[in-house]
Amino acid sequence: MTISFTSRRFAHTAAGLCAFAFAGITTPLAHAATTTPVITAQNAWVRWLPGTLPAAGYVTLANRGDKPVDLVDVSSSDYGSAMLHQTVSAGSTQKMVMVDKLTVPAHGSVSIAPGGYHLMLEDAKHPIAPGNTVHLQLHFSDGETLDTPFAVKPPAQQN
Ligand SMILES: [Cu+2]
Repeated sequence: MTISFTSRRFAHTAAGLCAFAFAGITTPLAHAATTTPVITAQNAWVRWLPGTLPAAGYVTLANRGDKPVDLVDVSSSDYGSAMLHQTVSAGSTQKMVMVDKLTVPAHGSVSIAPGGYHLMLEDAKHPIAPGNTVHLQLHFSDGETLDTPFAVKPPAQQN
């Protein structure tokens, strides 16, 4: 009798825990399915320069989807002007050119990093200094917009 009772009680407890765990897991997954973006931004930071000099934003974009997605526009509530630029070598000097779009490959990533691409940020709308966080809205060809916090870092920062 005692063994049977303990066994039934254990079975009941286990079923209860299982149902609880199941509910706990399904809810966030269902939520994630509708809200998790295909594109995610990682290591977003801004190299700040003093005065009215433009700042440069850097970020790594990862695409978890089956199709390539293009970064097609950048905007910011903290800067009057935000543009995607590429640094290119022209003979012995380097210059910046505007870029219409940057493709994030399917199941891959692309880095906007020093020496390659940068997000050119001009006309700060309020005083910004290292230690602050600014927000950039990254607009993609699939209609998605990522409102991304960027950590503002001093000029000597490399990554
Ligand atoms: Cu630039």
